[in-house]
Amino acid sequence: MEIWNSHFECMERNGLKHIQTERLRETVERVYFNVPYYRNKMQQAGLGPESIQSIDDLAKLPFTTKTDLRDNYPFSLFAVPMSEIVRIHASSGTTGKPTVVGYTRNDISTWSEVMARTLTSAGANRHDFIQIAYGYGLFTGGLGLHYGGEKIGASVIPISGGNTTRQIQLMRDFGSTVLACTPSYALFLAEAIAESGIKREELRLKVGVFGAEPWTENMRREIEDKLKIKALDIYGLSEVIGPGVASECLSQSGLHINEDHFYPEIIDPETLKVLPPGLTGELVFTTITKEGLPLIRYRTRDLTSLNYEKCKCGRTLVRMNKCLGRSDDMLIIRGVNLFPSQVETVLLEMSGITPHYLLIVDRINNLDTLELKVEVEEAFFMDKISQLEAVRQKLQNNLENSIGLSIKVTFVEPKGIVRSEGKAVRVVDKRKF
Ligand code: DLL
Repeated sequence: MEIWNSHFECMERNGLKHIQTERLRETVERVYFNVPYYRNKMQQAGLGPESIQSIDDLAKLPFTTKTDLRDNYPFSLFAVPMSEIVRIHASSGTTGKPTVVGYTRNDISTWSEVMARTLTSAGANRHDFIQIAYGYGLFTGGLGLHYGGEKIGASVIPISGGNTTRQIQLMRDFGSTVLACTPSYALFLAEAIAESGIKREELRLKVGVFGAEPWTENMRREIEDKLKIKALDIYGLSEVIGPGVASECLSQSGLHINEDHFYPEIIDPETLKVLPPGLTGELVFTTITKEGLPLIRYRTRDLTSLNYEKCKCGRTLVRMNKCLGRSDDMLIIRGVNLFPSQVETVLLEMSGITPHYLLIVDRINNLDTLELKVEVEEAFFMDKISQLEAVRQKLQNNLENSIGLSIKVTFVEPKGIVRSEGKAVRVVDKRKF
């Protein structure tokens, strides 16, 4: 099987460590001198750029979190002048404010490189037709895959998400060989293809690169059975670069992390101590080549473990296991990140409605559904049905505008939501991953 950049992907680990050290030192220097936030934090910890001599010194540095990105909204963590930024993406934050990320021209080139690795490790090359059904726009999925696809010389089909009938028609007519979308959409498409009457022999699909949300080995089997393809897991997050952080090769035994660009650590989310290889904990990344938005010890909240053994495919890059879940309350619904606190913010802005609510997540016909049950105030509950309905509609619209997801809203009578004695239960997730 082809390897896009065997120099880096199959490098002997001592050589790799040497490069990581060099790159980390440069990054620390860059953030110290260009980003006041990092300089202050390092000074408070009694550290200067000279304190970091090797990758082994990394643990001395403080962590960065999504809250830090929010507090520096929108651009204050950027390490270059805005004139150097050629692209901006964003994803949901814990409040109404999105998490904003910026790329220099070199960052876009790094991103294309790691995406070229991702696609090549899925067996794709210039002869392939890549149907990109991840969303294009502020979300990093569409454009991330797009640049990687062009870099390997494949024929890229930038169809974006949704419009299932057209997805299936073009998949057949153009002869798509690679499908890129969320795993839940892949399953939805599989069923829609079965119902469409199109025969499998009419399609040339051979592999899928699926990610942006958690999925299990069972889901993999179901997708592979129904679509008769290899289903590979790809992982990434906007803050670090987008997709392209880690991806499975055809041996399907863990996701290779592009650690010559993104240095991983696993920490205990309670004690914040670094855990030895093999143990499960929270994944933390330090970007060591990024220019626009370098991140030092960024807490992803994703739970996994690392495997440093050489892979059957020949790559020496460390592998992360499938993400087991998160150490915070973020939900991923149809690929959109959602924090319950975002819903709460919208509720608090409307009169007549209480902040007592329950979010019910389910998966019907392989598509995520979201329902919000919320209590209305006593006085308000006595109002006319038509008035209640108007407020319900307004709430539904406000939620859609601020979160970007359609949510079915149901009002319940005062005290209709069960009160918890301990931590409030805000979410019931009925999806079987
Ligand atoms: O989801 C980037 C991406 C796009 C990855 C397309 C893969 C394919 P965000 O919107 O910032 O970025 O969401 C990042 O999604 O912290 C994980 O919790 C979750 N996530 C992403 N990929 C996987 C995966 C993109 N393969 C957040 N398995 C991350 C489990 C994943 N969770």
